[in-house]
Amino acid sequence: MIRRIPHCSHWGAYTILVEDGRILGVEPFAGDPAPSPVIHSVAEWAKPDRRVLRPMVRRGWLAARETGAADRGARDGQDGFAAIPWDEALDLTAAEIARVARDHGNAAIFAGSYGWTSAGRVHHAPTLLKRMLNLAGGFTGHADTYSTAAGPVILRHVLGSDEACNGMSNTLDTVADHTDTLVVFGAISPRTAQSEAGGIGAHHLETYLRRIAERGTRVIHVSPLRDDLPDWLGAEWWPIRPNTDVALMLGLAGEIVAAGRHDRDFLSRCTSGAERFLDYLRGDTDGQVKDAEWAARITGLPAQAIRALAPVLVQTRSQLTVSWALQRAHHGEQPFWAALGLAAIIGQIGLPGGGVGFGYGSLGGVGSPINLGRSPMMPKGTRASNSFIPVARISDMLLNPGAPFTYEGREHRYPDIRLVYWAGGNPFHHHQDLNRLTRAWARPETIIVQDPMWTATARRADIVLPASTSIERNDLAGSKRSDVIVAMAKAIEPLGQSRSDFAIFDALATRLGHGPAFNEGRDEMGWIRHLYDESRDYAARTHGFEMPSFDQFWDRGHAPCPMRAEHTHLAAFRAAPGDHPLPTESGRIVLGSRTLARLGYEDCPDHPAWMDPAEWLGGGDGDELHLISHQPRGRLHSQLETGAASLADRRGGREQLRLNPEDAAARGIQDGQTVRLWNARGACLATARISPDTAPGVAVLPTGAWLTRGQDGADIAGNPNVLTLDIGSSAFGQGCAAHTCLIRVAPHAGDNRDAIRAYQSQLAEILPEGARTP
Ligand SMILES: Nc1nc2c(c(=O)[nH]1)N[C@H]1C(S)=C(S)[C@@H](COP(=O)(O)OP(=O)(O)OC[C@H]3O[C@@H](n4cnc5c(=O)[nH]c(N)nc54)[C@H](O)[C@@H]3O)O[C@H]1N2
Ligand SMILES: Nc1nc2c(c(=O)[nH]1)N[C@H]1C(S)=C(S)[C@@H](COP(=O)(O)OP(=O)(O)OC[C@H]3O[C@@H](n4cnc5c(=O)[nH]c(N)nc54)[C@H](O)[C@@H]3O)O[C@H]1N2
Ligand SMILES: [Mo]
Repeated sequence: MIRRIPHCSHWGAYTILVEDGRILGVEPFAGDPAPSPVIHSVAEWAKPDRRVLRPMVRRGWLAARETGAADRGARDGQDGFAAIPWDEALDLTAAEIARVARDHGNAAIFAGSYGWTSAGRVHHAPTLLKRMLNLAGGFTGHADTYSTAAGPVILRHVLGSDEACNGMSNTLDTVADHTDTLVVFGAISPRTAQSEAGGIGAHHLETYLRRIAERGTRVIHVSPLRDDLPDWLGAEWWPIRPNTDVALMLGLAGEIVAAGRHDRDFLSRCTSGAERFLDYLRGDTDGQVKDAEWAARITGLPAQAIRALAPVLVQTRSQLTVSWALQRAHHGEQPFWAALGLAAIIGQIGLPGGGVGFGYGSLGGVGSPINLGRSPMMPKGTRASNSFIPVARISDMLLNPGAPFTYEGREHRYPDIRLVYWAGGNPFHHHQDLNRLTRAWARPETIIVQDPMWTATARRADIVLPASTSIERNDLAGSKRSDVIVAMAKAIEPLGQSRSDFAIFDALATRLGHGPAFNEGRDEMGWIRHLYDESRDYAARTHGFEMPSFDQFWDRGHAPCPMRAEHTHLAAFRAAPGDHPLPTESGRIVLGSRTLARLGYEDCPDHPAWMDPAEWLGGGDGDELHLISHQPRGRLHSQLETGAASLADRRGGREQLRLNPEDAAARGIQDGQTVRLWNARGACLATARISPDTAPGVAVLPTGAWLTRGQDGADIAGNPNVLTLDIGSSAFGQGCAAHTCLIRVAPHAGDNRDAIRAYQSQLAEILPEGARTP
């Protein structure tokens, strides 16, 4: 008999068809107009090939621990792993946590543990890890995300909130109804909109984009990659040099100001420090007028087109959108602040279909109607220590214990980390400059990784705890940007000896003496019911919205949430700024900041400003290409990398590097050829894909290939993070700066077949010695 199991992942809801414990296939959620092909990859989880099947401990670490040596050996996967029984693994893990907390204090335990894990809210591994450690005295955590850090930090300061970057700017229905001129900086792409943190029921982005196309809205698309917008939108492509959007925004603003068309009324009622910003645009502060010619020199775009667009932004209802990608860069605060500055000068903030919004399409729910409900989330418990780092400063922290760092205007110090516990994330996928991370990773005494997969991170751990995947347990999915809560029912038995994240942390909490406080007397189904009922009660109490009973929900597989469409961001503030002050230094939108003036950071001045990034095409030697490492179409980050949707975008067994025809010709590179990418930080291989949709000087390699070292240490799978730059966006935001990166590219020496064969034999060796112990 075929069983139909409702389930959900970050890339959408679906039904798993199971017979005799085998997955026969996956059907998309009936209510989804644009299901993600990645749903068909989930059957990969049921294959044991890359799964951690039992608890493992690294032999070199165990030996060093027994002799009490401080040096626990290189974590290079050379010394092999030994399988150990669960009880021993849990005893060892709990003992290490207790030892480090006792000898070095809880701040010596790093449990920032950033990562997307699976969509389930009960088994959410990073949350459960924090919940357990809060009971055990605390840990060093992290602030912000790899997705957005520079952006929210600057928005909190200049808008008083980062909600505009999390799906609370104008909803796209209002853009479809009101916007005449849409200027897209970066992407609004169904590629990234497949995903939503915590799952999504229906993917609506394309529906809104179709409405925008039907209305005949003029769309200007500013991006190094033409297919960052669907071609049927008929957009004008402005192939900008990466990381120079701020110059375009300032040039447009400068043109508007020079023509005297700026909205003086809006600037005086709704902003503070505008004079400071206008002086800069006029060149009064630095002798450089910010006009179309100036912007053209920096961006590589024609001055004429820039000059012509400026008045249109004022004369028509215009909406600016900025992708999250733009703030994942050096000076990543500036594109968000400069776009806000330009929108304030245009003066349409707070009008339907006007102003500026952030992150449309970066995730599936951004721009969709807003979920007014409470999305289910396991409680982390009370924070027992305030030690933290900005999320992407992990290598800095491990390499520089005790060193000072700044964040959001304050000075802090890096803790001295002795133990790292990572559950539900893959830093050897997500972090920049992986060779630097490798050096930093050798520092802690103990590293524990809890993951279903032998990821590059698991292979570099001391204790590996095998978590089951979401299809092997019960859970529920939900997000503040999804219109449904979805049941995630168990489809198959856990592989090998893997256990659910809840079971693992419950067992550890019990060993540490906090079992009852951790589980509060609930088991898996008890928690699922509890979290659902909390959301249901909240919807009824706060919005008079009836959600089905838990049993109806579990039976049907999904439940609707209260939603609000047609949201215009800052409408009330625009109408009466005095009655709706923003929680900023002035109560208004900050265009000239007293706080930043006082802080005096060179890389984040007191008004939106153009500064040369550390690496960009205007600063290279002409032979380098700017590397954009964007999100992969056929998978989520490094997850399900061997699934069909992921493999469809590979060639020759590795990731494809997209290059413009001229750049390929200049290097003697042919389509389909293996190429070597390198800079001073590292090297990797990829397969060349020549495409006129890539701007000149730009190379595009998606993230997420499993880091696999070849003989010379270069990655042979195509992982861009061996090349990317590991610096903070600025002293203020300290965000990830992955998109600021120059590389060189050349045909790979040696014939292609050798390279492919080498790659395949490496893959066979991807699992550490001992991993297959029965
Ligand atoms: N160069 C470059 N780098 C980037 C980016 C970029 O644009 N360019 N983008 C960055 C961004 S925005 C992000 S969000 C990060 C993403 O970085 P991550 O979130 O770390 O990437 P994932 O591959 O999703 O890692 C999730 C891990 O959780 C594991 N996992 C899945 N389900 C479960 C479970 O149920 N339990 C447990 N314990 N583990 C589970 C998976 O096997 C996987 O190892 O990457 C960042 N890195
Ligand atoms: N299929 C799939 N979807 C995903 C993810 C995934 O792994 N797979 N990851 C999810 C996550 S965690 C996140 S945070 C979001 C990220 O969402 P985004 O940040 O929006 O996505 P990216 O793909 O990193 O970048 C989008 C585009 O920005 C453009 N871009 C980069 N730098 C610049 C620049 O300097 N100027 C301009 N004008 N354009 C630039 C690039 O051409 C790139 O294709 O995606 C989410 N969606
Ligand atoms: Mo992200």
